[in-house]
Amino acid sequence: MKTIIEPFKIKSVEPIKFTTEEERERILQEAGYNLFLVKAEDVLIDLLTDSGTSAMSAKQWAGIMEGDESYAGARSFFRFEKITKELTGFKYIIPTHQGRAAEKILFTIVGGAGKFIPNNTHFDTTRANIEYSGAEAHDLLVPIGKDPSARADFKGNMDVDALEKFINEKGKENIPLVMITVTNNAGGGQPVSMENIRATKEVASKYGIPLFIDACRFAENAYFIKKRERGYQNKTVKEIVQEMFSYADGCTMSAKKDAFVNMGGFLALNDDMIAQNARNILIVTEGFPTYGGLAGRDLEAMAQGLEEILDEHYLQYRLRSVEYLGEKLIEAGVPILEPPGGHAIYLDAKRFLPNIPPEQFPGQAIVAELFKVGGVRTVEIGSVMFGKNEKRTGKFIPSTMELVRLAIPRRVYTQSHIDYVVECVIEVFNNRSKLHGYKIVYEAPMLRHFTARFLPH
Ligand code: PM9
Repeated sequence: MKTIIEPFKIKSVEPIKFTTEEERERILQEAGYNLFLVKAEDVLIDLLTDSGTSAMSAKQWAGIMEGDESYAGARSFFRFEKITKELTGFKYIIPTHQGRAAEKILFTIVGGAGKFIPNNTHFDTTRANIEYSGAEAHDLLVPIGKDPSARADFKGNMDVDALEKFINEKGKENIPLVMITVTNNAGGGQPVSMENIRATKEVASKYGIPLFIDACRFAENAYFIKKRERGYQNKTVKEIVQEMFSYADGCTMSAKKDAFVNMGGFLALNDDMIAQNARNILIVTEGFPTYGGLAGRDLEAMAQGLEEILDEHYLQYRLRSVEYLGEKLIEAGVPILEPPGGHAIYLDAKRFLPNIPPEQFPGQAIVAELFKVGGVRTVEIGSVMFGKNEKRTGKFIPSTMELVRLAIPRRVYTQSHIDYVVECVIEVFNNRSKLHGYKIVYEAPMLRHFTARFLPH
Protein backbone atom coordinates (compact mmCIF):
# COMPACT_ATOMS: atom_id res chain seq x y z
CA MET A 1 0.00 0.00 0.00
CA LYS A 2 1.21 3.50 -0.83
CA THR A 3 1.83 6.24 1.79
CA ILE A 4 -1.36 7.71 3.17
CA ILE A 5 -1.06 11.40 2.34
CA GLU A 6 -2.72 14.59 3.54
CA PRO A 7 -5.94 14.77 1.47
CA PHE A 8 -5.53 18.53 0.99
CA LYS A 9 -2.98 21.05 -0.22
CA ILE A 10 -1.90 24.17 1.63
CA LYS A 11 -3.11 27.54 0.40
CA SER A 12 -2.32 29.79 3.32
CA VAL A 13 0.52 29.52 5.83
CA GLU A 14 1.43 31.05 9.18
CA PRO A 15 5.06 31.51 10.28
CA ILE A 16 6.22 29.99 13.57
CA LYS A 17 8.84 31.59 15.80
CA PHE A 18 12.10 29.94 16.78
CA THR A 19 13.53 30.56 20.25
CA THR A 20 16.69 29.35 21.99
CA GLU A 21 16.76 26.92 24.90
CA GLU A 22 17.90 29.76 27.23
CA GLU A 23 14.95 31.89 26.14
CA ARG A 24 12.57 29.01 26.74
CA GLU A 25 13.95 28.42 30.24
CA ARG A 26 13.16 32.04 31.09
CA ILE A 27 9.70 31.81 29.48
CA LEU A 28 8.97 28.70 31.56
CA GLN A 29 10.01 30.37 34.80
CA GLU A 30 7.89 33.43 34.07
CA ALA A 31 4.87 31.21 33.34
CA GLY A 32 5.23 29.32 36.63
CA TYR A 33 6.07 26.21 34.57
CA ASN A 34 2.44 26.11 33.39
CA LEU A 35 2.29 25.86 29.60
CA PHE A 36 -1.24 27.32 29.56
CA LEU A 37 0.40 30.54 30.75
CA VAL A 38 2.99 30.68 27.96
CA LYS A 39 2.32 33.05 25.05
CA ALA A 40 1.39 31.11 21.90
CA GLU A 41 3.91 33.09 19.86
CA ASP A 42 6.68 31.64 22.03
CA VAL A 43 5.66 28.09 21.08
CA LEU A 44 7.19 26.34 18.09
CA ILE A 45 4.92 23.28 17.77
CA ASP A 46 1.68 23.64 19.69
CA LEU A 47 0.24 20.29 20.76
CA LEU A 48 -1.58 21.72 23.78
CA THR A 49 -4.93 20.84 22.30
CA ASP A 50 -6.78 19.78 19.17
CA SER A 51 -9.65 22.02 20.29
CA GLY A 52 -10.34 25.11 18.21
CA THR A 53 -6.94 24.79 16.56
CA SER A 54 -7.95 23.19 13.26
CA ALA A 55 -7.08 24.69 9.89
CA MET A 56 -10.37 25.61 8.26
CA SER A 57 -10.96 24.73 4.62
CA ALA A 58 -11.41 27.21 1.77
CA LYS A 59 -15.12 26.35 1.85
CA GLN A 60 -15.32 27.10 5.57
CA TRP A 61 -13.63 30.47 5.02
CA ALA A 62 -16.05 31.12 2.18
CA GLY A 63 -18.82 30.25 4.65
CA ILE A 64 -17.49 32.94 6.96
CA MET A 65 -18.35 35.49 4.27
CA GLU A 66 -21.68 33.76 3.54
CA GLY A 67 -22.76 33.89 7.20
CA ASP A 68 -26.17 35.43 7.78
CA GLU A 69 -25.85 37.76 10.76
CA SER A 70 -29.56 38.31 11.34
CA TYR A 71 -30.45 38.28 15.03
CA ALA A 72 -33.28 35.76 14.65
CA GLY A 73 -33.95 33.00 12.16
CA ALA A 74 -30.68 33.36 10.25
CA ARG A 75 -30.18 31.23 7.12
CA SER A 76 -26.88 29.97 8.60
CA PHE A 77 -28.70 28.55 11.61
CA PHE A 78 -31.04 26.52 9.42
CA ARG A 79 -28.12 25.13 7.39
CA PHE A 80 -26.37 24.15 10.64
CA GLU A 81 -29.59 22.71 12.11
CA LYS A 82 -30.28 20.63 8.98
CA ILE A 83 -26.89 18.89 8.87
CA THR A 84 -26.85 18.37 12.64
CA LYS A 85 -30.33 16.82 12.58
CA GLU A 86 -29.35 14.63 9.67
CA LEU A 87 -26.32 13.29 11.57
CA THR A 88 -27.78 12.99 15.07
CA GLY A 89 -31.49 12.50 14.44
CA PHE A 90 -32.27 14.65 17.51
CA LYS A 91 -35.39 16.82 17.59
CA TYR A 92 -33.88 19.95 19.12
CA ILE A 93 -30.55 21.47 18.10
CA ILE A 94 -29.39 24.25 20.40
CA PRO A 95 -26.21 26.09 19.38
CA THR A 96 -23.79 27.17 22.13
CA HIS A 97 -20.49 28.99 21.97
CA GLN A 98 -18.55 25.84 22.90
CA GLY A 99 -18.92 22.41 24.51
CA ARG A 100 -18.82 23.49 28.13
CA ALA A 101 -21.65 25.97 27.57
CA ALA A 102 -23.82 23.04 26.44
CA GLU A 103 -22.70 21.11 29.54
CA LYS A 104 -23.46 24.06 31.82
CA ILE A 105 -26.99 24.38 30.46
CA LEU A 106 -27.67 20.64 30.58
CA PHE A 107 -26.42 20.16 34.15
CA THR A 108 -28.11 23.32 35.39
CA ILE A 109 -31.34 21.56 34.38
CA VAL A 110 -30.68 17.92 35.32
CA GLY A 111 -27.87 18.20 37.90
CA GLY A 112 -27.95 19.41 41.50
CA ALA A 113 -27.26 18.03 44.95
CA GLY A 114 -28.06 14.34 45.38
CA LYS A 115 -27.68 13.55 41.67
CA PHE A 116 -25.07 11.23 40.13
CA ILE A 117 -23.82 11.28 36.53
CA PRO A 118 -21.90 8.22 35.30
CA ASN A 119 -19.70 8.33 32.18
CA ASN A 120 -16.97 6.13 30.70
CA THR A 121 -14.65 9.02 31.67
CA HIS A 122 -15.79 12.58 32.19
CA PHE A 123 -13.58 15.20 30.63
CA ASP A 124 -12.47 17.96 33.02
CA THR A 125 -15.05 20.56 31.94
CA THR A 126 -17.90 18.03 32.11
CA ARG A 127 -16.86 16.93 35.58
CA ALA A 128 -16.50 20.58 36.65
CA ASN A 129 -19.96 21.52 35.37
CA ILE A 130 -21.55 18.51 37.09
CA GLU A 131 -19.78 19.26 40.37
CA TYR A 132 -20.57 22.97 40.08
CA SER A 133 -24.27 22.05 39.93
CA GLY A 134 -23.85 20.11 43.20
CA ALA A 135 -24.07 16.66 41.56
CA GLU A 136 -21.41 13.94 41.56
CA ALA A 137 -19.50 12.82 38.44
CA HIS A 138 -18.42 9.15 38.28
CA ASP A 139 -16.12 7.38 35.81
CA LEU A 140 -17.01 3.77 34.94
CA LEU A 141 -14.39 2.87 32.35
CA VAL A 142 -13.72 -0.79 31.47
CA PRO A 143 -10.74 -2.03 33.55
CA ILE A 144 -8.50 -2.52 30.50
CA GLY A 145 -8.90 1.20 29.69
CA LYS A 146 -7.00 2.02 32.88
CA ASP A 147 -3.93 0.01 31.89
CA PRO A 148 -1.83 2.22 29.60
CA SER A 149 0.27 -0.64 28.23
CA ALA A 150 -2.59 -3.04 27.41
CA ARG A 151 -3.61 -3.14 23.75
CA ALA A 152 -7.28 -3.52 22.86
CA ASP A 153 -9.53 -2.18 20.13
CA PHE A 154 -12.03 -0.31 22.30
CA LYS A 155 -10.36 0.82 25.49
CA GLY A 156 -12.83 3.69 25.80
CA ASN A 157 -15.79 1.40 26.52
CA MET A 158 -18.15 1.87 29.43
CA ASP A 159 -18.05 -0.89 32.04
CA VAL A 160 -21.68 -1.87 31.51
CA ASP A 161 -21.84 -4.26 34.50
CA ALA A 162 -20.41 -1.55 36.76
CA LEU A 163 -22.99 0.86 35.34
CA GLU A 164 -25.89 -1.42 36.27
CA LYS A 165 -24.44 -1.92 39.75
CA PHE A 166 -23.99 1.85 40.08
CA ILE A 167 -27.62 2.50 39.10
CA ASN A 168 -28.83 -0.02 41.69
CA GLU A 169 -26.60 1.48 44.38
CA LYS A 170 -27.43 5.14 43.78
CA GLY A 171 -31.06 4.66 42.75
CA LYS A 172 -32.36 5.27 39.24
CA GLU A 173 -34.33 8.34 40.44
CA ASN A 174 -31.00 10.01 41.35
CA ILE A 175 -29.40 9.48 37.94
CA PRO A 176 -30.84 11.99 35.48
CA LEU A 177 -28.74 10.69 32.60
CA VAL A 178 -25.91 8.37 31.65
CA MET A 179 -23.14 9.84 29.50
CA ILE A 180 -20.66 8.25 27.15
CA THR A 181 -17.70 10.18 25.75
CA VAL A 182 -16.53 9.39 22.20
CA THR A 183 -13.64 9.10 21.87
CA ASN A 184 -12.59 8.91 25.51
CA ASN A 185 -10.32 11.94 25.73
CA ALA A 186 -9.22 11.73 29.38
CA GLY A 187 -8.61 8.00 28.86
CA GLY A 188 -6.22 8.31 25.91
CA GLY A 189 -8.44 9.20 22.95
CA GLN A 190 -9.59 5.60 22.89
CA PRO A 191 -12.73 4.66 20.96
CA VAL A 192 -16.02 3.21 22.18
CA SER A 193 -17.50 0.34 20.16
CA MET A 194 -21.00 0.35 18.69
CA GLU A 195 -21.73 -2.77 20.69
CA ASN A 196 -20.80 -0.91 23.88
CA ILE A 197 -22.94 2.14 23.03
CA ARG A 198 -25.85 -0.23 22.35
CA ALA A 199 -25.27 -2.15 25.59
CA THR A 200 -25.00 1.08 27.59
CA LYS A 201 -28.28 2.23 26.10
CA GLU A 202 -29.94 -1.09 26.99
CA VAL A 203 -28.94 -0.80 30.64
CA ALA A 204 -29.93 2.88 30.82
CA SER A 205 -33.30 2.16 29.16
CA LYS A 206 -33.99 -0.73 31.52
CA TYR A 207 -34.07 1.85 34.33
CA GLY A 208 -35.74 4.59 32.28
CA ILE A 209 -32.60 6.76 32.22
CA PRO A 210 -31.69 8.71 29.06
CA LEU A 211 -28.29 8.29 27.40
CA PHE A 212 -26.31 11.35 26.29
CA ILE A 213 -23.20 11.25 24.13
CA ASP A 214 -20.31 13.66 24.68
CA ALA A 215 -19.79 13.82 20.95
CA CYS A 216 -16.68 16.03 20.48
CA ARG A 217 -14.80 13.40 18.44
CA PHE A 218 -17.73 11.43 17.02
CA ALA A 219 -16.26 11.03 13.54
CA GLU A 220 -12.88 9.76 14.74
CA ASN A 221 -14.80 7.27 16.90
CA ALA A 222 -16.91 6.21 13.91
CA TYR A 223 -13.83 5.61 11.78
CA PHE A 224 -12.32 3.39 14.50
CA ILE A 225 -15.59 1.40 14.47
CA LYS A 226 -15.34 1.05 10.70
CA LYS A 227 -11.76 -0.22 10.95
CA ARG A 228 -12.08 -2.40 14.06
CA GLU A 229 -15.62 -3.63 14.66
CA ARG A 230 -17.10 -6.57 12.81
CA GLY A 231 -19.94 -5.74 10.49
CA TYR A 232 -19.01 -2.09 9.88
CA GLN A 233 -16.31 -2.32 7.17
CA ASN A 234 -18.79 -1.75 4.35
CA LYS A 235 -20.79 0.98 6.02
CA THR A 236 -20.07 4.64 5.39
CA VAL A 237 -18.83 6.77 8.28
CA LYS A 238 -22.04 8.77 7.98
CA GLU A 239 -24.13 5.61 8.47
CA ILE A 240 -22.00 4.64 11.46
CA VAL A 241 -22.34 8.11 12.99
CA GLN A 242 -26.11 7.97 12.51
CA GLU A 243 -26.27 4.58 14.18
CA MET A 244 -24.14 5.80 17.13
CA PHE A 245 -26.52 8.70 17.77
CA SER A 246 -29.61 6.51 17.22
CA TYR A 247 -28.95 4.87 20.61
CA ALA A 248 -28.81 8.21 22.43
CA ASP A 249 -31.40 10.67 23.65
CA GLY A 250 -29.15 13.69 23.35
CA CYS A 251 -25.60 14.94 23.07
CA THR A 252 -23.27 17.74 24.02
CA MET A 253 -20.77 18.74 21.38
CA SER A 254 -17.69 20.90 21.23
CA ALA A 255 -17.52 21.68 17.51
CA LYS A 256 -13.95 22.88 18.13
CA LYS A 257 -12.89 19.27 17.59
CA ASP A 258 -14.65 17.22 14.91
CA ALA A 259 -16.32 20.18 13.18
CA PHE A 260 -12.99 21.91 12.43
CA VAL A 261 -14.06 25.28 13.83
CA ASN A 262 -12.21 27.70 16.05
CA MET A 263 -15.33 28.28 18.15
CA GLY A 264 -18.70 26.57 18.43
CA GLY A 265 -20.73 23.80 19.97
CA PHE A 266 -24.23 22.58 20.58
CA LEU A 267 -26.63 20.71 22.80
CA ALA A 268 -29.01 18.38 20.98
CA LEU A 269 -31.81 16.31 22.46
CA ASN A 270 -35.29 14.86 22.09
CA ASP A 271 -36.95 15.70 25.41
CA ASP A 272 -39.48 18.55 25.01
CA MET A 273 -39.28 19.84 28.58
CA ILE A 274 -35.48 19.82 28.83
CA ALA A 275 -35.25 21.52 25.43
CA GLN A 276 -37.65 24.25 26.50
CA ASN A 277 -35.72 24.82 29.72
CA ALA A 278 -32.42 24.75 27.85
CA ARG A 279 -33.59 27.41 25.40
CA ASN A 280 -34.76 29.61 28.27
CA ILE A 281 -31.35 29.36 29.94
CA LEU A 282 -29.68 29.86 26.56
CA ILE A 283 -31.47 33.18 26.09
CA VAL A 284 -30.18 34.38 29.47
CA THR A 285 -26.61 33.14 29.16
CA GLU A 286 -25.72 32.63 25.48
CA GLY A 287 -28.19 34.31 23.15
CA PHE A 288 -31.29 33.77 21.04
CA PRO A 289 -31.97 30.08 20.16
CA THR A 290 -30.99 30.52 16.52
CA TYR A 291 -27.48 31.75 17.31
CA GLY A 292 -26.68 30.74 20.91
CA GLY A 293 -23.49 32.68 21.53
CA LEU A 294 -22.22 32.40 17.96
CA ALA A 295 -22.10 34.67 14.94
CA GLY A 296 -23.90 33.56 11.78
CA ARG A 297 -20.48 33.03 10.18
CA ASP A 298 -19.54 30.59 12.97
CA LEU A 299 -22.71 28.58 12.34
CA GLU A 300 -21.91 28.49 8.63
CA ALA A 301 -18.34 27.28 9.24
CA MET A 302 -19.63 24.69 11.70
CA ALA A 303 -22.21 23.35 9.20
CA GLN A 304 -19.50 23.06 6.53
CA GLY A 305 -17.10 21.39 8.99
CA LEU A 306 -19.71 18.81 9.97
CA GLU A 307 -19.96 17.82 6.31
CA GLU A 308 -16.18 17.73 5.74
CA ILE A 309 -15.39 15.60 8.78
CA LEU A 310 -17.24 12.65 7.19
CA ASP A 311 -14.65 12.47 4.37
CA GLU A 312 -13.12 9.03 4.78
CA HIS A 313 -9.85 9.99 3.08
CA TYR A 314 -9.47 12.65 5.73
CA LEU A 315 -10.31 10.27 8.60
CA GLN A 316 -7.94 7.63 7.27
CA TYR A 317 -5.13 10.22 7.10
CA ARG A 318 -6.08 11.63 10.50
CA LEU A 319 -5.90 8.35 12.39
CA ARG A 320 -2.83 7.22 10.47
CA SER A 321 -0.91 10.42 11.15
CA VAL A 322 -1.52 10.11 14.89
CA GLU A 323 -0.56 6.44 14.73
CA TYR A 324 2.66 7.39 12.88
CA LEU A 325 3.76 9.54 15.82
CA GLY A 326 2.91 6.71 18.22
CA GLU A 327 4.82 4.12 16.19
CA LYS A 328 7.99 6.24 16.08
CA LEU A 329 7.91 6.71 19.85
CA ILE A 330 7.27 3.03 20.53
CA GLU A 331 10.19 2.13 18.21
CA ALA A 332 12.43 4.35 20.36
CA GLY A 333 11.25 2.63 23.55
CA VAL A 334 9.26 5.63 24.82
CA PRO A 335 6.33 4.42 26.95
CA ILE A 336 3.03 5.63 25.52
CA LEU A 337 -0.57 4.76 26.16
CA GLU A 338 -1.32 2.01 23.68
CA PRO A 339 -2.74 1.74 21.13
CA PRO A 340 -2.48 5.30 19.72
CA GLY A 341 -5.64 7.35 20.18
CA GLY A 342 -7.65 9.22 17.57
CA HIS A 343 -6.56 12.79 18.20
CA ALA A 344 -3.46 12.47 20.34
CA ILE A 345 -0.59 10.40 21.63
CA TYR A 346 -0.35 10.15 25.39
CA LEU A 347 3.04 9.58 27.01
CA ASP A 348 2.79 7.32 30.05
CA ALA A 349 4.55 9.47 32.63
CA LYS A 350 4.46 6.76 35.30
CA ARG A 351 6.66 4.48 33.21
CA PHE A 352 8.62 7.39 31.67
CA LEU A 353 9.62 8.78 35.09
CA PRO A 354 9.13 5.98 37.63
CA ASN A 355 11.27 7.85 40.19
CA ILE A 356 9.01 10.89 40.38
CA PRO A 357 5.93 10.12 42.53
CA PRO A 358 2.42 11.27 41.45
CA GLU A 359 2.39 14.00 44.14
CA GLN A 360 5.39 15.57 42.38
CA PHE A 361 3.58 15.48 39.02
CA PRO A 362 5.79 13.43 36.66
CA GLY A 363 3.64 14.48 33.70
CA GLN A 364 4.29 18.14 34.42
CA ALA A 365 8.03 17.42 34.54
CA ILE A 366 7.86 16.02 30.98
CA VAL A 367 5.66 18.88 29.76
CA ALA A 368 8.16 21.48 31.05
CA GLU A 369 11.18 19.63 29.65
CA LEU A 370 9.63 19.13 26.20
CA PHE A 371 9.06 22.84 25.98
CA LYS A 372 12.58 23.60 27.14
CA VAL A 373 14.21 21.15 24.74
CA GLY A 374 12.20 21.90 21.62
CA GLY A 375 9.54 24.57 22.12
CA VAL A 376 6.90 21.84 21.93
CA ARG A 377 3.81 22.60 24.01
CA THR A 378 1.85 19.63 25.42
CA VAL A 379 -0.55 19.15 28.32
CA GLU A 380 -0.49 17.08 31.48
CA ILE A 381 -3.51 14.80 31.90
CA GLY A 382 -2.77 13.29 35.29
CA SER A 383 -2.65 14.43 38.88
CA VAL A 384 -2.37 18.13 38.01
CA MET A 385 -5.65 17.90 36.09
CA PHE A 386 -7.49 15.23 38.05
CA GLY A 387 -5.64 14.70 41.35
CA LYS A 388 -6.96 16.34 44.50
CA ASN A 389 -6.44 16.66 48.22
CA GLU A 390 -9.17 15.05 50.31
CA LYS A 391 -11.20 17.83 51.94
CA ARG A 392 -11.21 16.36 55.48
CA THR A 393 -7.71 14.92 55.81
CA GLY A 394 -5.82 16.86 53.14
CA LYS A 395 -4.57 13.48 51.85
CA PHE A 396 -3.38 13.54 48.22
CA ILE A 397 -5.51 11.42 45.86
CA PRO A 398 -3.70 10.88 42.55
CA SER A 399 -5.27 10.51 39.13
CA THR A 400 -5.68 6.93 37.85
CA MET A 401 -3.13 7.59 35.11
CA GLU A 402 -0.27 10.07 34.75
CA LEU A 403 -0.27 11.11 31.10
CA VAL A 404 1.18 13.79 28.86
CA ARG A 405 -0.98 14.46 25.84
CA LEU A 406 0.45 15.41 22.48
CA ALA A 407 -2.77 16.53 20.80
CA ILE A 408 -2.59 16.94 17.05
CA PRO A 409 -4.50 19.94 15.66
CA ARG A 410 -6.49 18.95 12.57
CA ARG A 411 -4.91 19.68 9.14
CA VAL A 412 -2.22 21.93 10.71
CA TYR A 413 1.14 20.14 10.96
CA THR A 414 3.03 18.14 8.34
CA GLN A 415 5.01 14.93 8.73
CA SER A 416 8.30 16.81 9.25
CA HIS A 417 6.78 18.77 12.13
CA ILE A 418 5.85 15.43 13.66
CA ASP A 419 9.33 14.00 13.00
CA TYR A 420 10.76 16.99 14.88
CA VAL A 421 8.41 16.29 17.82
CA VAL A 422 9.59 12.67 17.84
CA GLU A 423 13.21 13.86 18.08
CA CYS A 424 12.36 16.16 21.01
CA VAL A 425 10.48 13.45 22.94
CA ILE A 426 13.36 11.01 22.42
CA GLU A 427 15.84 13.62 23.68
CA VAL A 428 13.78 14.15 26.85
CA PHE A 429 13.44 10.39 27.29
CA ASN A 430 17.19 9.84 26.96
CA ASN A 431 17.81 12.50 29.63
CA ARG A 432 15.00 11.33 31.91
CA SER A 433 17.29 10.52 34.85
CA LYS A 434 18.05 14.26 35.18
CA LEU A 435 14.41 15.34 35.45
CA HIS A 436 12.86 16.43 38.76
CA GLY A 437 9.31 16.80 40.08
CA TYR A 438 7.24 19.94 40.67
CA LYS A 439 5.13 21.38 43.47
CA ILE A 440 2.08 23.59 43.07
CA VAL A 441 2.48 27.04 44.60
CA TYR A 442 -0.86 28.46 43.42
CA GLU A 443 -4.10 26.72 42.46
CA ALA A 444 -7.67 27.87 41.70
CA PRO A 445 -10.58 26.08 43.43
CA MET A 446 -11.76 24.44 40.16
CA LEU A 447 -10.00 23.33 36.95
CA ARG A 448 -6.70 24.19 38.58
CA HIS A 449 -4.53 23.03 35.67
CA PHE A 450 -5.43 26.09 33.59
CA THR A 451 -3.94 28.65 35.98
CA ALA A 452 -1.79 26.74 38.51
CA ARG A 453 1.79 27.89 39.11
CA PHE A 454 4.60 25.46 39.88
CA LEU A 455 8.14 25.43 41.22
CA PRO A 456 10.72 22.70 40.74
CA HIS A 457 10.80 20.28 43.68
N1 PM9 B 1 -11.48 19.43 25.36
C1 PM9 B 1 -9.14 19.43 25.02
O1 PM9 B 1 -8.08 20.03 24.89
C2 PM9 B 1 -10.30 21.63 25.40
C3 PM9 B 1 -10.26 22.09 26.79
S1 PM9 B 1 -8.96 21.60 27.81
C4 PM9 B 1 -7.54 22.29 27.10
O2 PM9 B 1 -9.24 18.18 24.90
C5 PM9 B 1 -14.59 16.61 25.86
C6 PM9 B 1 -14.41 15.16 25.66
C7 PM9 B 1 -13.56 17.49 25.56
C8 PM9 B 1 -13.76 18.90 25.77
C9 PM9 B 1 -12.73 19.83 25.56
C10 PM9 B 1 -15.03 19.35 26.19
C11 PM9 B 1 -15.33 20.81 26.37
C12 PM9 B 1 -16.01 18.43 26.46
N2 PM9 B 1 -15.77 17.09 26.31
O3 PM9 B 1 -13.58 23.15 25.23
O4 PM9 B 1 -15.81 23.73 26.09
O5 PM9 B 1 -12.41 17.01 25.11
O6 PM9 B 1 -15.50 23.40 23.68
O7 PM9 B 1 -15.39 21.47 25.16
C13 PM9 B 1 -10.38 20.15 25.26
P1 PM9 B 1 -15.04 23.03 25.04
